[in-house]
Amino acid sequence: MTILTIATKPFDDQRPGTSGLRKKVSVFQQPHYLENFVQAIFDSLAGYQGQTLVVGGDGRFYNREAIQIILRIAAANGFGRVLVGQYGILSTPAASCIIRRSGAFGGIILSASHNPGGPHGDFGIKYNTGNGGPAPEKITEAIYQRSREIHSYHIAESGDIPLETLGTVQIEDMHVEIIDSVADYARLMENLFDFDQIHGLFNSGLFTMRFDAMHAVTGPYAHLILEERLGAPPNTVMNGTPLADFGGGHPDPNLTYASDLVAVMKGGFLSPDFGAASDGDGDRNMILGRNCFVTPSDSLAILTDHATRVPGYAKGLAGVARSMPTSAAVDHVAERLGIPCYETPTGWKFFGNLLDAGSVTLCGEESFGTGSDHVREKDGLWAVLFWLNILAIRRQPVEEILREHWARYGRNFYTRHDYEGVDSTRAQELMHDLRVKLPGLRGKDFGSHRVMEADDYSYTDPVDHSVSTGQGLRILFENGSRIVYRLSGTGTEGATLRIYIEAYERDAARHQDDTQTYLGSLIQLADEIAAITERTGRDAPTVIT
Ligand code: G16
Repeated sequence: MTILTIATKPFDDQRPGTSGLRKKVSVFQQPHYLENFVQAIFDSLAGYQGQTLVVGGDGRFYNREAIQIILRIAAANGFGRVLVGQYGILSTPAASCIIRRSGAFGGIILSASHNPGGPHGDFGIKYNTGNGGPAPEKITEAIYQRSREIHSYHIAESGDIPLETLGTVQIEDMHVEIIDSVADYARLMENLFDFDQIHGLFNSGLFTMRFDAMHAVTGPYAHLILEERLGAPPNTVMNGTPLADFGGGHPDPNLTYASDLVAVMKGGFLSPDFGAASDGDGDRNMILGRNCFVTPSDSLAILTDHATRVPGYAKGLAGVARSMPTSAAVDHVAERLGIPCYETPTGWKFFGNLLDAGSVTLCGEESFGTGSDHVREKDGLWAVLFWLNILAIRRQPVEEILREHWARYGRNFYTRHDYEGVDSTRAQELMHDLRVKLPGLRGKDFGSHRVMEADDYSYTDPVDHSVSTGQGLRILFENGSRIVYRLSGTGTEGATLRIYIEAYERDAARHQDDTQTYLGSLIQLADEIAAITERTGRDAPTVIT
């Protein structure tokens, strides 16, 4: 076999976003596009010769073709071994688990997460470092800079590697091991949670559950762990076969897109006791009870509150972390536990240093992500198993657990309004004008809300002291309420404007109020201050969570 050096020209749109490079499939299919980016990744790293790389993806359209290209480029650049999930499948948390377990140099994960798939959908690629977590900004920025000046890439001339058969094959001097996609991850879960107790819950005859894999990567993981290991009945997992186009759906576990599951959970006493869903690449989760939705922010707070009752966290938590737009529900629990609570910008990569330093054990985001120091990615099934462990201990309905939590800590009413597919220039202008307006808002009264602070959030990493600016526009009110505006860093079409709205309520008599009604005046204010209707031409958000 031969190693070829292919001449190429830089593309100018390869700056990774919140979580890697995400584009339409057709963009990735352009000649040299993926090759350039993969070579740019390798060119930005040092010391990987002879080392191990982990490669896998969420099974979406173009996954297998991309893996073949990556394998040939890895061989040509001198990697010694690549571990690839069977059929090219690895959930994002499983990839993180395998990078850590195998002592790999790093990994390449192919996914556009919750974005739709198929030939007209999205594709994505990101690099994870040896700790199993998404590359920090200094590396993603180096990759981007390299992508702008790249003029050639190296690729081994070889045929396709069969991804179906477990075992080892060779490209040049590099070993390619096709590994079981689920086994290591399942073992890790078994060490963290009380599988016997959860098995007992399923066996009790008093508990039913549905898990919606949304035709995405968690299907095989959930079939094995929930149904085979934990004894849940065979119909527990719905939409459990990964499809390249996710069955034409939008694999985003929220109240809008996980509509199959939401319908099942709204069937009154006929509904299962517990419902959960995960996304395209298995790192997000949504938690539902019968007729009850647990916001990701509340879920993080409840997991934190119960952590020491679960085997993997019985020794206690070092601390917790949440992204800035995530509600402060977990802050109240951290205060009671007497542990630190860190606030970071949006993006799982910002938790990496805190986890590596042992400063935090659990972390989470409002964007349906929760996780811990067991891997360096958020982990959908992990959150579901954590909830199952809690339910097996408490033997109470989800709704009751939620109400008792609010009664004890107060409720952080919380909603996120997304305006998807907004014209990018208009969205940038809206944010720019709002940023300019912020200093003038301080001290101003809007009905019962007086602005205490208004700023553009920036973050100094407490471990490496790196500074990340421009992480969201915040309006903080004296009564503890707040409005946050951000542009998403994960979309591929136009811009997505996200508005996060939160207010704290101690009075239990108000805890059953409808969220949108309770937050009504702040929602209106959010629109007025940024002139959203006027500037976007939209009279309602696309998605409300
Ligand atoms: C990614 C990141 C998360 C982030 C989310 C939303 O999740 O890993 O940390 O919260 O995107 O980001 P944005 O608001 O910029 O769209 P995933 O599940 O897409 O990898």
